[in-house]
Amino acid sequence: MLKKKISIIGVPSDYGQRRRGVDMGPSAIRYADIIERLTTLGYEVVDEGDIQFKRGNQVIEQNNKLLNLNEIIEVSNHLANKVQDVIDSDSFPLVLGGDHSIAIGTLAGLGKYYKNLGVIWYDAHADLNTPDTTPSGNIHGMPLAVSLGLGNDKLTMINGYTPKIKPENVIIIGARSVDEGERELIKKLGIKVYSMHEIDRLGMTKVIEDAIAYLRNQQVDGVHLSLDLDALDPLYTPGVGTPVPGGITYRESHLAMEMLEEAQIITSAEFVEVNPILDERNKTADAAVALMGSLFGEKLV
Ligand code: B3U
Ligand code: MN
Ligand code: MN
Repeated sequence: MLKKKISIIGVPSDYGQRRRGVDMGPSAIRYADIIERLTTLGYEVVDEGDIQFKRGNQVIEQNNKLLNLNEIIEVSNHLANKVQDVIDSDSFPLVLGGDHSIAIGTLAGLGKYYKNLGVIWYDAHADLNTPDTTPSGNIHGMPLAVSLGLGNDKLTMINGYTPKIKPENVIIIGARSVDEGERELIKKLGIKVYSMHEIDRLGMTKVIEDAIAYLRNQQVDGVHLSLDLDALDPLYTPGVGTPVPGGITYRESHLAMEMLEEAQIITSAEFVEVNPILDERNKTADAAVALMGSLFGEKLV
């Protein structure tokens, strides 16, 4: 990794979807010994604790198309500030979710520093819905669109500017549940997607080699890894809100992390959608921590 100091930021938010329990993701990941794992690798690890916000009454139907909009704005603002503080202290931001709506805040913080940020979106879903296309009204299906400047103004303008990232710098890996509106957007914006089809056809080695070459060619000034645990097959990560069969294996995911580490390309990361209530004996948090081990340079021999 490029930095020797890692700052862990917990974001116990479940506002982006309707299944409770994902707010306990940061605790489950800490319980799975993330701090020890990274410390052993020689990093200085600072646990920044969890982002604080008022829970209030979780209004379930505040707005059919933007569930918990106000709460998500609040969480995103806090998180964006925290990510900026961490970068200011010359540390690597490692954000623990929470559902994937938290990526809105992470990218809002990162975009203040990186003018040409690359993004690897490792996910079963494209997270490219807008209020016009969402089938669920769940904001965790929208963070990539929001960060590209599409959707509700209050979300796209978090941290006072939009867009946070450019479509030509985004790579989606693992997609297998893509809504019609998202498919159209992918075509229109020319977003690079390695769906399960390409992963099966090319193999993960080639997918990651291509992804790295592509981002280097774009001359990105940093690369954020946004890893939704539902990218993996539910066999390996059952503790997620919207599992989709036919996913990436545990081994392929480790290989991907190891190759990203070898390339020394990742400058920030987040691991999201770990829901310990839906999990089997913390299996999903354990997988997340094992993948972080590989991402930060753990070697087999
Ligand atoms: N695309 C669907 C489902 C979904 C998105 N992200 C997750 N599920 N985890 C939606 O609701 O936007
Ligand atoms: Mn997602
Ligand atoms: Mn997903």
